[in-house]
Amino acid sequence: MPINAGPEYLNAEKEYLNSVSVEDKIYWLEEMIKKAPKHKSSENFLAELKTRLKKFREKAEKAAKKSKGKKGIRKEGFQFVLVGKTNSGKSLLLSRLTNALPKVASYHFTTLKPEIGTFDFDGVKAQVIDLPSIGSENFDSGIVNTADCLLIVVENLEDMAEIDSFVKRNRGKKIVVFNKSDKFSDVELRKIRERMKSRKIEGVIVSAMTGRGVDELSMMMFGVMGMIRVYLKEPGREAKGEPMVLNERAKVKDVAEKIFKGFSEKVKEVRLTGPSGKFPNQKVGLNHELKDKDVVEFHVR
Ligand SMILES: Nc1nc2c(ncn2[C@@H]2O[C@H](COP(=O)(O)OP(=O)(O)OP(=O)(O)O)[C@@H](O)[C@H]2O)c(=O)[nH]1
Ligand SMILES: [Mg+2]
Repeated sequence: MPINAGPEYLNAEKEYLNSVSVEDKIYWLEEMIKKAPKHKSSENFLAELKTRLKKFREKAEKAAKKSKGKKGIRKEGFQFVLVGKTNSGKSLLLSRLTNALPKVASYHFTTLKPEIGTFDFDGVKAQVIDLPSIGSENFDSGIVNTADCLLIVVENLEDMAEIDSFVKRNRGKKIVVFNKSDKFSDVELRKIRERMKSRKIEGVIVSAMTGRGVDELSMMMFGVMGMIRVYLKEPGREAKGEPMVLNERAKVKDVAEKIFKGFSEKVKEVRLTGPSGKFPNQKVGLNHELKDKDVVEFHVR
């Protein structure tokens, strides 16, 4: 340690020492170099850090070359990644949440490579990735770091601290999924729920085995995605079919543009029923901001 090292340096050094993956080592070494005091007597020390960094970068490059031929995962749209300790039930959850059928088994480290599934919430789609467990040599912190939302799967709240150190660099949202709730009594579950609440843990209690809580989890996932579903209806008919999926805060205009493809001036009148309306069948303008589950009716010239 160089003399006069500040707390930021010390923290980076601690993270560096705790890092497992080469990627994380590189990240924290860079931070150490940035935060190290720059004075005459720390020159040698800095040079040593830079040599170490160079070695790790070479190692990472070699690994990247080696893995090139392998099928990688292309991030498509919104991406959720399941992270947790081995045997916590990530793969069974993936099969509950998506169309994927990954291998599920009671022995440890069953999942050896990332598995992909498609989450489909009433037409709103997202990618869900089941990752090899933390502690597995196939754990991929690259995927964790770039995920839009992590689903942190635990069998008890104490595991969260351990998982935390593997997900620090992710800047997205996190949902804690307390799995295997079928193993607990209602009284125990109430206590767990209270503890989550008092610790301000954003999460949900589920059982991948029985399916309990999976709908609630799906709703939370949908909420995190920042999308809304808007249903279209023709005058004098019931709303039917798949919803149109739009970004939160989309306006009536955005729907019109999608349907009339640049001819939204054809729209004479818009009627709206749903959460964004003051009353059913309200007359709204093109600049009206929509909410999830709105039903829109266009009258054209
Ligand atoms: N009782 C109960 N068992 C579960 C539940 N979810 C998963 N399991 C069981 O836990 C074991 C591990 O499940 P997996 O889905 O393979 O766990 P994983 O997190 O993918 O673990 P690895 O890939 O092996 O690291 C299996 O025997 C599952 O049947 C649950 O909600 N309740
Ligand atoms: Mg698995």
